Amino acid sequence: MHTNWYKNAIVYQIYPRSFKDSNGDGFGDIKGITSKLDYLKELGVNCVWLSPVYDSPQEDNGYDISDYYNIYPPFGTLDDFKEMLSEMHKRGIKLIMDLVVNHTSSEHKFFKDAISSEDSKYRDYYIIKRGKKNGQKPPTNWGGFFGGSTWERIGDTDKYYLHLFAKGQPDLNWENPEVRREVVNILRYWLDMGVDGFRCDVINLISKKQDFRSRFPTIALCGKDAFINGPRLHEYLHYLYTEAYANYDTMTVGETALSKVKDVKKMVDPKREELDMVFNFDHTDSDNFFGVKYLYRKFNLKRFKKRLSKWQYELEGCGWNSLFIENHDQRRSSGRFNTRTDKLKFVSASSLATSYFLLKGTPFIYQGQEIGMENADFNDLDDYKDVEFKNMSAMVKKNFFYKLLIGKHLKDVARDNARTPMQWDGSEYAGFSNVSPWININKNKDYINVEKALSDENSLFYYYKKLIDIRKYFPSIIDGKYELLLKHDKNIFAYKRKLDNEEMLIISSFTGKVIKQPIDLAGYKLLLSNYQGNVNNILKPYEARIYIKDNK
Ligand code: TEU
Repeated sequence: MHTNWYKNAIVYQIYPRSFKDSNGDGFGDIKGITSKLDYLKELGVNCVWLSPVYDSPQEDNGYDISDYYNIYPPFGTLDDFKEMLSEMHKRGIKLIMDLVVNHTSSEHKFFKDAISSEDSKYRDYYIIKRGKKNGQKPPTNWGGFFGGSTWERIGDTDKYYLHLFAKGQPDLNWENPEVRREVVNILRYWLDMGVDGFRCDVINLISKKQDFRSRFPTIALCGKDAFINGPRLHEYLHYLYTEAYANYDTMTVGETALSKVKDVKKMVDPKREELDMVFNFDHTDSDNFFGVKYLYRKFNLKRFKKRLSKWQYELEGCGWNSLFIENHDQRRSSGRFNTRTDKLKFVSASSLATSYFLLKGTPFIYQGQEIGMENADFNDLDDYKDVEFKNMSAMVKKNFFYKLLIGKHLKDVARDNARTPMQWDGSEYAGFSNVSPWININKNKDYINVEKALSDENSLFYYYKKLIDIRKYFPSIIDGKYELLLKHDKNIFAYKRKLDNEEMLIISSFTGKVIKQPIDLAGYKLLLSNYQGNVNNILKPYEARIYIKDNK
């Protein structure tokens, strides 16, 4: 049943509430997505990852699901969804949905029943433990992804429920076979509807160590060894494969924050029938310490390319990578990874694009990345809507130590930076809506927008389109081996992709200076550059070049 189409997929991530509002309520919706499918077709993508549209109280913008079988009404109806899916398939665009099953919403009927009584049949669907000191203290000292304790007391009982994220996101108890069965039913429901796969939210957290004891206190995610890559993770992943994915031609990508290569190798080994690929964050964590984005670290190209290369080499012949530089949780890549937002914006963005997009793996483009959208330009803290930001800024306000350590970077790394409305044109509401939207539009929509990008043949949009065409045309980009060049060069990211007689050479400068180009180009033919006219032995600021050599 599996054609492994994921190896040729070029995925565009849509964050539905910020993509396109079709009914004038200031909130993106499914009909809005359908109205923009020709734009995606023009870009050349052949798959969409759709962030959650299920029914939800929206505490975490839909990553808190209260009904897995219905659509959150402001997004539209199931009929709207089926029409969107049909229109995608007509254009040769597949759809993967966001599968959020580490936790539900606290508004889910199972959870509401579970906490209503100790005898509830759903009690064991969640992780409910007795607190310490007669319920006055949580069961353990574990720390959550959004700061604070991972435990919330149930009323005035001595019991607490586990939530690794927001209070409104109680963790499911995957030890319970009924929970696993419920998840299979959800998967089959959407797969039977014609959905082509899933992006599996925080899927490496679903198995927890069962001792539920406190750990030595740490600054962030205390107790993470108890809930990251837990003891039964591979068993659960294989179960979902055999009970659901195996019967459909699916693509699956697991989100596996803080996972090491050795864990991932097992998750993506095709013989183990678990996942097709994962999102690992080693490269996006290269500008922070310990994987904690608030602990800001100056970008260093050597560290960036070393981390990317590690995954390229380690998964060669035994697994598959995802390739990304943006998503709905990350700040915009424009102005990050040494790129610029000044007159060198295009060349720096296209050089970064070249460097990640032609690696071995499935590339992802996050909405707006293809036109160089930038971080939010909010002044007022109230402009930030994200639950993570609100929790963290409340902690910073309360605690001087946090203020000192992370206060300065809260805005820089806020997830809202990637969640401002898609900028379709320079009109008052950027063509996203005809009313003021749920979150402010960036004021740079006057000159950073789709309409402008489509009218400029030298725009970043058309550069991405050319990268996509190269991926589609040259087999060495799909199946060729990766070889890093200039390992110690602090300004140039260069690598080869080789398959049989076909050899591609990719060179990206990450500096605004003019520098020597040290690679011998004999026998190579230039395919694409972000500059018109190139001088072989020098690289202009942020110059990128793609060569091909035919070794016949
Ligand atoms: O993200 C999990 C996750 O690791 C990120 O939330 C990250 O840790 C955090 O943003 C700190 O930078 C997934 C979803 O992508 C995210 O939107 C959800 O909020 C989260 O899970 C809970 O479902």
